[in-house]
Amino acid sequence: MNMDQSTALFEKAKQVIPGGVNSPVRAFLSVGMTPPFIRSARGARLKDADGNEYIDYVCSWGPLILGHAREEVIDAIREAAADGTSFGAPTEREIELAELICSALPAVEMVRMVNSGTEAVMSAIRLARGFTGRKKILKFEGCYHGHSDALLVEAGSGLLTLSLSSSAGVPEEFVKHTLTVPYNDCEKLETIFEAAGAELAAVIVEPVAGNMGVVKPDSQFLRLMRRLTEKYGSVLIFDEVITGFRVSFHGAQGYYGISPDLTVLGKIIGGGMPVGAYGGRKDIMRLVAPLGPVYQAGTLSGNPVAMAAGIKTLQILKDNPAIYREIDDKAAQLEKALIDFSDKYRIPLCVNRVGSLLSAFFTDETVTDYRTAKTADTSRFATFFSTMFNQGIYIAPSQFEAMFISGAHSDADIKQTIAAIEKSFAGMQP
Ligand code: HOZ
Repeated sequence: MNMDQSTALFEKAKQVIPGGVNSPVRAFLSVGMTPPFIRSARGARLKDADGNEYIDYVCSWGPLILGHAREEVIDAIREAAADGTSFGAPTEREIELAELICSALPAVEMVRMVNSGTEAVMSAIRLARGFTGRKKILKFEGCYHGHSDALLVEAGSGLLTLSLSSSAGVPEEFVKHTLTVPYNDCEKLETIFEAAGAELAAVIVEPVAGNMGVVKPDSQFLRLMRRLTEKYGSVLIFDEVITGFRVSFHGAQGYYGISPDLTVLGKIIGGGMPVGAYGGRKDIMRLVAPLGPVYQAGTLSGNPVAMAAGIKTLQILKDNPAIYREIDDKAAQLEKALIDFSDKYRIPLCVNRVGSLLSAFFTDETVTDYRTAKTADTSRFATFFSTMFNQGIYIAPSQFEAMFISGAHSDADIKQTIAAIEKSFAGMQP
């Protein structure tokens, strides 16, 4: 595959952008390759600066559930932009998107728009602390909630990819109120509540973990969390930045039938434009300024172009519920192929899937948490990644991220991907 243009652009980028990228995993460090510089995308396909084409299973890390450059979404963006790109003043579109979110997620009675998932999480934590008057928060090992200081402890995503357990530049004092327990560990969850439940302002969780690779919640895990947070008066925050409008139109909370107190959203609700949001119970949301004393603000919050893209995306999903069945089915076909070929070529593999989110871990352990995720053979993943990439299949360049299926992936795309998986596995040593 000719990568001359991308290689030259990467060198140029490195002179002015740290590592040549604006988000670490994009640098392809853990797979030892040069990232393609993307020129354009349509449907399920990306085109890079050298003219190479890829079937895309990153989908901008989740937002593009309808595929790239979906016509109706682009029209909505164009129409909004033509009327002005930012006002720093209220617009009708903000109400429309908020109403769509509140009607899809009954636990969200009020919602505040921000510009990223990181910002939404940071604000939700502040709100939970303001509501409870408590300082401590609990997160789970391997979950990633963006890069605000208090959450960069035992975090997944880029930190896991780069083998960092926390970030430099975060003073100890800033994380001393952050407690962690392993994902899916009901016993440790109970123990920590017995010891510190009355001091916990919030428990924050990815209801399906998507940043240590995909890890499903144990059937009791989320229920227990709900019970304990209720008992001890802590705020339960579901980080649905990845799962919101992805695992179902009603998010993971609808999928598992559990109502959190606060929900954090991003990605799909912006239809590919930068956005984040946090929302939940009215009695908690009423503490947000200007109604209450918890301060949070933003010049570009509720940006009209982002709102337009989000509204159109959610409307399409709402009007076409069959999309969910279709993308889940396509993900199930990939899951089956991965399992079948791993058996056939004797490659140790654990495939985790929830709806249209999936990950294949190169390990013979069942991946249920951070520890078991870390047993994956990352050099084998790098080999798999490069053989898929060279066959025009673009998956996340890290063992610890998810694969995303969109409504734009055709049967032919899935067939081509399955053939590429077989070829990749056939070339590996058992
Ligand atoms: N760490 C992000 C996904 N979990 C990657 C975002 C990006 O590079 O765009």
